Amino acid sequence: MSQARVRSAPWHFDPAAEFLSADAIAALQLDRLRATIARTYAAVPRFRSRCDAAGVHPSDLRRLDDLTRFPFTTKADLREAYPFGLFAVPRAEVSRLHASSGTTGRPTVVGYTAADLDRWAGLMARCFAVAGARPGDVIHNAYGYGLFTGGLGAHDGAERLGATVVPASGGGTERQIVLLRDFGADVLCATPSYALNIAEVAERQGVDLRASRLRLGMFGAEPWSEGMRAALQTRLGITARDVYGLSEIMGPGVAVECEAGSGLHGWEDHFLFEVIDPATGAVLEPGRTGELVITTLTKDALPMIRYRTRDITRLDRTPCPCGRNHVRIMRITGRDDDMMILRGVNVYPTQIEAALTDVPGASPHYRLVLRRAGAMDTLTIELEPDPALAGPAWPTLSAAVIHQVKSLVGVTVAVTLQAPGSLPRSAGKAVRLCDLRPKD
Ligand code: DLL
Repeated sequence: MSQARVRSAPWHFDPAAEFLSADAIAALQLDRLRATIARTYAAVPRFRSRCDAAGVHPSDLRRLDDLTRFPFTTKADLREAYPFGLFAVPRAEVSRLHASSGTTGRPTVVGYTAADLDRWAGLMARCFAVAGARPGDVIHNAYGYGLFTGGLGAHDGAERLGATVVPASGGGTERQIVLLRDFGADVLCATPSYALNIAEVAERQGVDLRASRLRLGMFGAEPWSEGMRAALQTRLGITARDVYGLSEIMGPGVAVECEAGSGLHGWEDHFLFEVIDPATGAVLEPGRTGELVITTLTKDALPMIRYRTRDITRLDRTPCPCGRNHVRIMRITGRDDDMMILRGVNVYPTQIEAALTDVPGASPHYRLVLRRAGAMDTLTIELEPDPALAGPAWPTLSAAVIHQVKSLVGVTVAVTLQAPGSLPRSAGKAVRLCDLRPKD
């Protein structure tokens, strides 16, 4: 029912770009790629010396596949070039900086010219429109404002769309609920974990957001599962769409789900997407799962050539029912760095989330604790039961979760049930993994 509440086409923010033919996309990509590689080679000494060491020159790029001859860029490159060493324009031409907080060491700094900001707003507006937002909507933006790209990225896109934007930022959840209701928000932008927090606090306050105007959620910035989508759609009475991006490449707006709700269209007029085997660096056929690698085609200040995102996914090049030819990036399973290896099985937190959300009586509030016992890593799921579940049913819930994880993910875990409301709630990106293994 909530699906029907998204007003459907025909309305497009940018129809010519959205509906390019596959041939037109390839021709545009080749032109833009050649220009990007030539400009980056001329302007960024670090890229030039990498190319020289690999024996490859911009003039070697004759077809799109020739890109595989060029070196990758990694987060370590950005850190080593801190703060502005990979910029391809003089600093005075940079209109805005963003940065990732960086859990260890130096943050990564990214920069945008005025033209980059203009393109970013246009792409984010395109994402809003494709997801079902419309000019005149009230867009409540609960992504954090500041150095994080989520807040300002979604903000500029919402304004460009012609919406009324409420720059709520993250946190102060009680007040967010008042604003959502009183300003009549049509669209909520937030991380999925924060949106869940909003739903929970609203329920506790007796505010029924399902009865409000809210009809669409634009959720991203962290991995999430289909189970989480179902929970958000039911509890908020909305359609939940996935939006993807990363600061190194631009910010939110790199890819978004369309009305088909199956995979995120990655905007190939501005980015070139590859999936590689993370161990060998070899490019994988469409359909195979590996690490997403992105090259920017229209960034002036910080062009990125073959940036290794560490995000695990697969590309789908089969036709999408919506008629758009831009490649579909399937839901990101997780990050390479979040992968756990339990008795030889590779496990991502989202797989556990998917299993949990299938078990009646389990709430979507959980934390994963990784410990080492001898040579083995062990995983404990700290889980809050649904507050409606009576205490005597708790042991049955633990057994059901253990069984579900074993059958869906193939690993044996321990479960400790926590009092409802006791696990930390997120106001931005949720920290799901708590790694208590000794550092070696
Ligand atoms: O999270 C940009 C963003 C803001 C995207 C708001 C969507 C909405 P970073 O802080 O640089 O940028 O983090 C980027 O977050 O490499 C993924 O690991 C993860 N991520 C982002 N979107 C999704 C998504 C922003 N839809 C990192 N699904 C990326 C899964 C996502 N993971």
